[in-house]
Amino acid sequence: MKIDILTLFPQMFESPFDASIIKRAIDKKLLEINTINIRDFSQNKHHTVDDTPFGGGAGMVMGPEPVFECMDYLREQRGGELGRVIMMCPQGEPFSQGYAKELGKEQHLVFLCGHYEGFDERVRETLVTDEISIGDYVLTGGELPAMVVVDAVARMVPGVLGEAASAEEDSFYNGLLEHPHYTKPREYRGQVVPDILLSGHHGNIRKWRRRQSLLRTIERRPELLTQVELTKEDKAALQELLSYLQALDLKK
Ligand code: 4GX
Repeated sequence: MKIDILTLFPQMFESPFDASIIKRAIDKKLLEINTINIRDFSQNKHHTVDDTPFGGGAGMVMGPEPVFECMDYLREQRGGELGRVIMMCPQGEPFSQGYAKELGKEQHLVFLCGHYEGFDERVRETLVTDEISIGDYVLTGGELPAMVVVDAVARMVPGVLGEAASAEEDSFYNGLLEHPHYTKPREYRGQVVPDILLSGHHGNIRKWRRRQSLLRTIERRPELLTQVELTKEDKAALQELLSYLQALDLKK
């Protein structure tokens, strides 16, 4: 997968993509990340990229010329087609694991990272295919959101995670929250690992983990349960928890 990132601050992307799994993916040539400074495409004397808004008001708006010029250059580089062009903004579609999976199938992605009040509307209308928000809060620029999306998308590209980890992914993103994990030592500062995980009984361990996932989900993110296909066993586990909670309530 080839990713082009248009930004005024290319240096922001250096260290996040120079470590761990993303670095390995780049080294293995599964992923190519290219940053482009929008300012390099500014045609005016002082290489400015923003201006005051028509109609007045506070803040600056990034003008259309350098972004259009930059996209022309990219389009040419790719023989006429740009593919998906993603603008990071609070008004965008909420990002999700489903969205990451979908973008993971693409060969080419372009990210547009804005500052200030964002881009002239003509950029969005003409060049942008996707608008994505990473959450309902306001950041100073689209760079951190682009890193979040690139990271989540990159791990969906075949080969980026090891075999074992990708199988794990499927079981994780069954729409439930993850069960707890433990490693050595078996006892640490008086806290012990649940016996079942040491039992070697894989059927029971699978059941215990599923149950932990269900309990965590109903406790922390109950709205997720409406999107999940529950088995008979899942429903029985939830029923058991419910009657337990009811019994506690009755005692009060
Ligand atoms: N999830 N921001 C973008 C500038 C901007 C505004 C409008 C384009 C259009 C954000 C978020 C986010 C702040 C990044 C405003 N660019 N992006 N920036 N939350 O808060 O994605």
